[in-house]
Amino acid sequence: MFSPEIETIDRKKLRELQLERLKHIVTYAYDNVEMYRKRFDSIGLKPKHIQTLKDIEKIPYTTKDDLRDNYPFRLLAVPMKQIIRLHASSGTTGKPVVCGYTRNDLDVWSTCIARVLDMAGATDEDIIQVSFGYGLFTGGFGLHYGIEKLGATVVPVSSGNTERQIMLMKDFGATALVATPSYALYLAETARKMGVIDDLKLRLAITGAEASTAEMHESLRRLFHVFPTENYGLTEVGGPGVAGECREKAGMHINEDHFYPEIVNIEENRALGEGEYGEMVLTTLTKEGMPVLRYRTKDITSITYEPCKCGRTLARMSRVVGRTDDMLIIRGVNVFPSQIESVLMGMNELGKSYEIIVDRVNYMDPIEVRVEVVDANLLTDYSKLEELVARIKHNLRVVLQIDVKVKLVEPFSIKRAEGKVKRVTDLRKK
Ligand code: DLL
Repeated sequence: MFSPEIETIDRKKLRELQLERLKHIVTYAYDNVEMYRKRFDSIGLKPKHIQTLKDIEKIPYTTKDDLRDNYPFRLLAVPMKQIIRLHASSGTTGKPVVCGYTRNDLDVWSTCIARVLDMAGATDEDIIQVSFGYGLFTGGFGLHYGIEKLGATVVPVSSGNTERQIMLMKDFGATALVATPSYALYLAETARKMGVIDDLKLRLAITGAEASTAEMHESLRRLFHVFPTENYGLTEVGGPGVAGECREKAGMHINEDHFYPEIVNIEENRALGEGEYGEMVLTTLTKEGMPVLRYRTKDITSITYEPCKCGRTLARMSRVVGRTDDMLIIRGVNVFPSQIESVLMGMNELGKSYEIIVDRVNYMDPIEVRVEVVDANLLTDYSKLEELVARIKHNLRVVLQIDVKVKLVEPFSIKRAEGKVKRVTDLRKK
């Protein structure tokens, strides 16, 4: 373990540490960030009113709009002189979300990442290829410095140029890959096409930055001969390193000494209990550059506080099943793209790339899934084709309770993403 004293801490002691840090960060944010001061004052809340962890519920949520409204630097709690790095998320609309780090923030960040890597099974003997984009995105640099902190060898290849990535992976003898799960699968497909899969030394795929399903990890295990784990984070609270999966693959351990997690039912403004699914709300407990109180992530997950078989006592979050804003409502039924993915990835005849298209025709909202087949010959064998389409439709209906149109397409005909993949096109929004 990278930080055994924290990762196996007695939970009572952890709560004491969290409370001490919570009180400090609330006072610090109130004193140094105008938005928090004004917001607290408007409801008569003072930092001294936070005396227990439960008192956190008195604090109003912070949302992405708050971050955008204060673009670029109004949420910074220190003078720019003390900020030594900036990152930003590439939002699809409007201004990006900016995050500023002090020297201490960067140190904490790389510790959190080193823990995540160690949980995944990486050691200082690994050669780790980072295929996340380097730049404003937090993935590349975030993982990079964590790898250095762990003492492993980092290969900062960044994203893109897929065949070259495979060549380097082979020539440098990379033993671990850091990428989005969809790009990791694309790399696996490419390595297979190039006929070099057996020449690779890869043993770990450390994936994050977008949702993955158990089936997707199973495909990675099978196609790439790697042990896949996932990790989670978001720019608003500093980037990756919030949580990571250990070898038990029983949820992602949250670095709770730096991030205080809550699961909330937002509509009813009610805290949810262990195991219940709701929106993850995060408070940074130690950030100096840009402290964030009760950030609404929009990510839907659940938390367990049971100690893990690996010996860690840090709480575990389950896979993110979706975001409140990627949930599709089709004829009144809630559909998460991850449900569709689980079905498709569980069928051997299907490839790993798919698209979901939702339309609005006479208010019927037809939904179509386009998915690649593994064997192109199947597309000309009509009886087999019909049988497979019927089976996919049936499996989707069992999970989603609605009918979905299915179109099978040629292998490699769907465009691959080199970073985060966009699977859904919702034509109703046009
Ligand atoms: O994606 C930070 C990151 C980089 C995490 C590298 C892990 C590895 P953003 O670009 O701000 O930051 O996007 C954050 O991505 O709110 C989730 O919706 C999604 N996300 C990140 N990790 C996971 C995951 C980075 N393991 C948004 N599973 C988050 C599901 C994830 N969704």
